Amino acid sequence: MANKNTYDESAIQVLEGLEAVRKRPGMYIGSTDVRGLHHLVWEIVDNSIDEALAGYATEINVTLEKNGSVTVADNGRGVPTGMHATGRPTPEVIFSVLHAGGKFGGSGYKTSGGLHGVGSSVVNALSKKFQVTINRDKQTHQISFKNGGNLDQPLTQTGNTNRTGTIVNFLPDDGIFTTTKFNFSTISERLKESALLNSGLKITLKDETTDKHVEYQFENGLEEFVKELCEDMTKITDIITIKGENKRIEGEIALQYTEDYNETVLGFANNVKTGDGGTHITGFKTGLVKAINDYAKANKILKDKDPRLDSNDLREGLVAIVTVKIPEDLIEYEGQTKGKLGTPDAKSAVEQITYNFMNFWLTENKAPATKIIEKALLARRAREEARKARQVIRDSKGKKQNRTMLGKLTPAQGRKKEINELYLVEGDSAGGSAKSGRDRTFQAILPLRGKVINSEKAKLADLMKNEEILTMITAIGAGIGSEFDISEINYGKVIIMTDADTDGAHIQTLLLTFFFRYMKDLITNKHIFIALPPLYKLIFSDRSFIYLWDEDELAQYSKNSTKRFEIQRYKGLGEMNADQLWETTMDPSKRKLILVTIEDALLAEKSFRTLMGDDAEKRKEWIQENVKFTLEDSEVDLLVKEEN
Ligand code: 1YM
Repeated sequence: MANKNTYDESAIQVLEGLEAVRKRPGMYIGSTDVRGLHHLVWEIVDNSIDEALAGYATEINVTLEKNGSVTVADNGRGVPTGMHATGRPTPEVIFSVLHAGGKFGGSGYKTSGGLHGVGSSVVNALSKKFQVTINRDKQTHQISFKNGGNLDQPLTQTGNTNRTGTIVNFLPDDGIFTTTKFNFSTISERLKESALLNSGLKITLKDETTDKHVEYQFENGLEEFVKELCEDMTKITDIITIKGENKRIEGEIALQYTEDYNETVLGFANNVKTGDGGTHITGFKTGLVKAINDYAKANKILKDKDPRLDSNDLREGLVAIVTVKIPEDLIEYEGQTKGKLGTPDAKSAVEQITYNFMNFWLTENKAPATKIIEKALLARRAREEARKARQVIRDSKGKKQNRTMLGKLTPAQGRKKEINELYLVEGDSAGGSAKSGRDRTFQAILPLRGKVINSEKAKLADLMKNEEILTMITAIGAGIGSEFDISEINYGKVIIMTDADTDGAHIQTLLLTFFFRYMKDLITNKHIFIALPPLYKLIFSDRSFIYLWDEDELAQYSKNSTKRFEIQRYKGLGEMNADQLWETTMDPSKRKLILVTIEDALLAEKSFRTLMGDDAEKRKEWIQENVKFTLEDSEVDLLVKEEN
């Protein structure tokens, strides 16, 4: 029975294959936390999207079922149901052999680029139940697996149908994942992105436990994508769309110039976000900058002797989505993740497509073209100013003159930059207490008087005239804006210490805005903290006392304590003397710090801009929702890493 033997052997191989996934799930889906859990969904959905890209599926429906499983259904051709060369039905191989993806059925153009192409079998390996329904050739077929890919029901014809398509239902293994609860909005956002990137494709999501459902379908997805990114900005141009093919690479780009100061350029290669850019993005920028410069020279907006406009300046206010479709054999990524496209031809292809179209567009749209150039000239001036300011600061380093630049700063005495801390303290009186209470070996104090200038509204030149801002820039010592260099910072932690009231919150917001706008790396590299002063002091009859940080702690304490005490509520930092301030808010072994991180820089970008207007309430709301504040303790891993 040679045949039976081969079958058994390959069956054993299968189990070994999927067992590897169960042993080290992180290798296949990144992690076993909530992120990894959602990777399961992306993996299956990506197969449906491939089928849409191949031109067969037009609709994908995702359902979060009541039993905690997920169903993904598409109306494509349906997975082939015939026998595979191994002697087993193709679906059995597809769904339970590792790396089965591209090897079968000759799909040489796998475009959505699922995670390392291992696909559905990985999901099966990490599921308690995995069921596939295939509608194809007028028949419905089913196959199911359980407990990490063990065949439960072999492929069976279960009925007749006029439809075509594939339906996968899987229940994640709760023995593998730290959580098996799916997040509706996480999935919804990702599906929306897929719909935006694949015009015409209809994608729905339904949550059977809550009845929530959404449906996405965009006629001009990229245009819509840019429109949403630019929602609150003043526009300089209409949305420009560019499409073309070159060297077997298809490029599709949508862009718009706005009055904003920032650049938002998002890249995708075969539907996968390339967070770290790559050759397609470089090509786009090069083509765009070249076209605009050529136009500016040809039309004498730039004189012959003027230097060409700098790429950085030309990208202020630019919002763009750059997508490429690249055949499998040309795809290259740089680094370990798929964050950066490496395909060399993508640069020249996108550059040429962009250059050619923009050349044409600029001559046809002279008024907005001039505006783009004028804006870049302004940006150039601002950048030169920033550089000058930085030079002044540089030149003054270690010199006497520095004293005036450093204004009211009380420096730390120690020279270990990584452990030094800069406290930005609201008000002169709290500043005084902080100064006498601090540990002078590593803590520096900068008192801030009154309101900090709103950097969202003020021009860079005005900011540079503001004494407090200038002192802060000088003290931090790493420049500002495009000249900011994180490797030169003088402090490991910059700690904002304000009263726990609305004024304090406002000052925090203004400072965060400033850091976000001009020293973003300070936030992304986790150097910005907010100090949490206690709200209550409980004094006992024997004069001993303790501090409590919020109402919850107070309620908790009151409930459990038998001793009598008097409650003192702190209104502001100014009420604490130097010792108290040290003990509660500055002593690293006792204080509570909040680490400020930005979850999604892109979202943050957009929202900062919108909300830094006059609407304080809206602003506060936004900060609460989108800036992630983490108690230092809960970020211990990261902090330990950083401090070593
Ligand atoms: C809900 C998940 O997997 N859809 C899907 C998968 C395939 C096909 C169609 C398909 C591909 C091809 C030919 C081909 C897959 N087929 C294979 C393989 N949805 C989902 N829809 N016919 C159908 O690529 O040539 C792997 S995936 F290998 F069998 F062709």
